[in-house]
Amino acid sequence: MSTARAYPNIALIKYWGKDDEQLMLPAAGSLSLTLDAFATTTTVELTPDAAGDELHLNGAPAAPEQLRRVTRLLDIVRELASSAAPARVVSVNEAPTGAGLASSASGFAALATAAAAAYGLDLSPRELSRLARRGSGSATRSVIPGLAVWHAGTDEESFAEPVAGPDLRMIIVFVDESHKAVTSREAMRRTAETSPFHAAWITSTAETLGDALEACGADDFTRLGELAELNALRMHAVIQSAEPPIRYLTARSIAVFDAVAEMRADGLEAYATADAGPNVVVIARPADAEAVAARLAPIGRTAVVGPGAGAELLADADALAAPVEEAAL
Ligand code: 2P0
Repeated sequence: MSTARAYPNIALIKYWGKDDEQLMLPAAGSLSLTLDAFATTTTVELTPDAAGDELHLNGAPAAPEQLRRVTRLLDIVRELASSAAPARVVSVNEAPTGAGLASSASGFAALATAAAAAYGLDLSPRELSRLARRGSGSATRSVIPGLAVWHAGTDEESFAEPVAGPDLRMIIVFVDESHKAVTSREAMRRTAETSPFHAAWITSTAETLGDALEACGADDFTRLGELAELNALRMHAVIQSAEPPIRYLTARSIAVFDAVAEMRADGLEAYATADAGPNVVVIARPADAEAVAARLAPIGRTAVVGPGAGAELLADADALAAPVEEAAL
């Protein structure tokens, strides 16, 4: 039995499109910050006498589709470990439900790490990152602490690794905490299949990622922020151009982008990004984070987060304590 904890991540350069759905290979690389809040803690216990895998999420049995996704990942682990044993998986997620904080990223990073250990595999961070990728693309990056680049390429080449860059804070603005209408996976597929702009999105993202990595290398917060906001707006543009169209940003989301542009005009430097939902994440220097959050408070509840740890196994005592920890908010 093994327990692991992992945190969600927010992409500065977005993953939106697959080259291979089976192997979960992205059409372009991406860059993200693994956060220090909203952890998922997952325990995997082998149950050789059980009829099949079992999954409990936040204290309740999971839906069949969620269990199928977990079983698909466990099947890969069982093959690597030459084991046929089913497992009982218990997972607790500290993010507010449906807040668009990519619980599949922290969830599959924690599951891959706990399952590898429970089945007796000794995997490197790179191998764990590739394994997490099979559960959910964004989970590839949550295995890695802080800034992480996830490479496009073959199965062997497509892993995440740490990147040195500017120290960042992220101000999450909770615009709407209801569940999103179209899942990322479905929306990604629809974008690739129907948007006339999809190919341009992929080539431009590959270029922007190169520029963003250069900005990281130069410790250039301003350039990295500009590229993150540009790439997010391009992603939402290509999503809106799918047929039928999908629009994740609401009027309140756009109000956050406008407020951030106003702050910049006032000399308070910040940049905005958003994932597959209406919540907006604002990027700021550590010294400016509280001032930025204060300016955004009239639009919605905010949380200031920073760089967090990669996926890690917990010692028994921590594992027992983890499920009763209060959410960071
Ligand atoms: C990202 N997102 O880079 C992008 C930006 C949402 C918007 O990765 O199908 O849950 O499991 O690989 O990783 C969300 O999609 O999708 C995502 P799958 P995933 O963070």
